[in-house]
Amino acid sequence: MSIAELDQTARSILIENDQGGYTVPTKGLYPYQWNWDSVFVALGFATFDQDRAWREIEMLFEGQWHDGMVPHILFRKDDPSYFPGPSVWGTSGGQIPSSGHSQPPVAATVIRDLVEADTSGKSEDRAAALFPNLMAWHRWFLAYRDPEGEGLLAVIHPWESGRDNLPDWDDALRAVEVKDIGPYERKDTSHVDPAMRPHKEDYDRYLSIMAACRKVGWDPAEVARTCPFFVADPGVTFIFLRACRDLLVLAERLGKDTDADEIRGWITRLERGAKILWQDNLQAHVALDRRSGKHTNGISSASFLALYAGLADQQTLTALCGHFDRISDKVRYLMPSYDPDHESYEPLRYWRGPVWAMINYMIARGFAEIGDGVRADKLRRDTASLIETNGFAEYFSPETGAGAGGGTFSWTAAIWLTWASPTRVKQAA
Ligand code: 9WN
Repeated sequence: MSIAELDQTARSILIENDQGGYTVPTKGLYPYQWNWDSVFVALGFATFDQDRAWREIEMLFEGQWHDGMVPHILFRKDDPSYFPGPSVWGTSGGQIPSSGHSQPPVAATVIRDLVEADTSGKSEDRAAALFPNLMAWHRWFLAYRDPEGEGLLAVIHPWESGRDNLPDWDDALRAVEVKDIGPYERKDTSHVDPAMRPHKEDYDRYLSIMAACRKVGWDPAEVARTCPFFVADPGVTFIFLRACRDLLVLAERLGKDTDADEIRGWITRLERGAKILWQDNLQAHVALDRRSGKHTNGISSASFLALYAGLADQQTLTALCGHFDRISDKVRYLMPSYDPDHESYEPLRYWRGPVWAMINYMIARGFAEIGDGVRADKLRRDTASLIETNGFAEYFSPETGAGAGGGTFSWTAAIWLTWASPTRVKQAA
């Protein structure tokens, strides 16, 4: 396929997966609106339909809970092809049936991008309308995922991290007692190869965590206090810190002085907290189980998001460049979701090795922003060549490039349009 044909295919995927203002990640496997998928999708739409890009995010925020949380899935209509659906979650926090926890908060960053790329003159008003929702969501994260105010955010479920099956969750997940789940039938393994998906023991625990949260009525303070899974995640923490910096720019632009002061306080708190995730022996930021007090022992693609979060001190920078080059020598395509030198690495199993386009995009942005165009471009070229050779798959093998998971995947199409496509590079030049 030529580049122009790939651009056209990417646009068609977004249009095909559009459900009337919001987009499903892919039909069949994921038939609802997912939080961070939608936000990346907005970047793709923005390359050819700015109004539609805003609509995607506005519809996501229609599902915001009264306490400020923006759920990871909105179940606008019941679809039996996905499990666990709304009845299993048993939530009642907002206007739209939803899951009970959140996902990485990329929205403030993307909203700033939309405002800055605007050619319609209308985006500042739309950003202003969403600004209080963003503030409420960010306050919610700090109150209930960092209840001690230390400046690092925990996830209460592997799904909240967006990196579901990461080896970093293994020990914490194993410590979750399997209970209150009853018999159930998974649907994911009927859509894609079970060898690439989490094991049954993992699913039992995913459901047990949900059962424990249902028991406390999904009350956020109770969830933070009692949830059997509570792990500080460098991915969510760095994405949030980055989003706070972008939210601050929005606040200043919109003249929200009091909010801007509040956000500055958050940034200071998070910059301090990030240090707790740093492990000298690994020379990287890694996850920390808040229940056991133990750090994990592997480098994940999220470790590289420190730069995207604006944490580019000399020690971090030198370490990350070293890891980048080591991993680059080891695999054909960057960035594997887990360190290929770690014993838990698996090139095709969900989040235990495969490459995701939107993670590459964020890592590359961090490198580009510190002036390392070479590493940023290596990530872009790898992403482009994965898509050119293997299509718009959900994720890819870092070794062979084979596409895996769901096909005609929305965020892969969106990332192609906004960043990886050579057309985009020419426009930016
Ligand atoms: C559970 C939709 C989502 C992504 C996540 C990804 C995967 C779901 C699953 O798919 O998660 O939320 O069933 O595995 O891990 O990042 O948002 O694309």
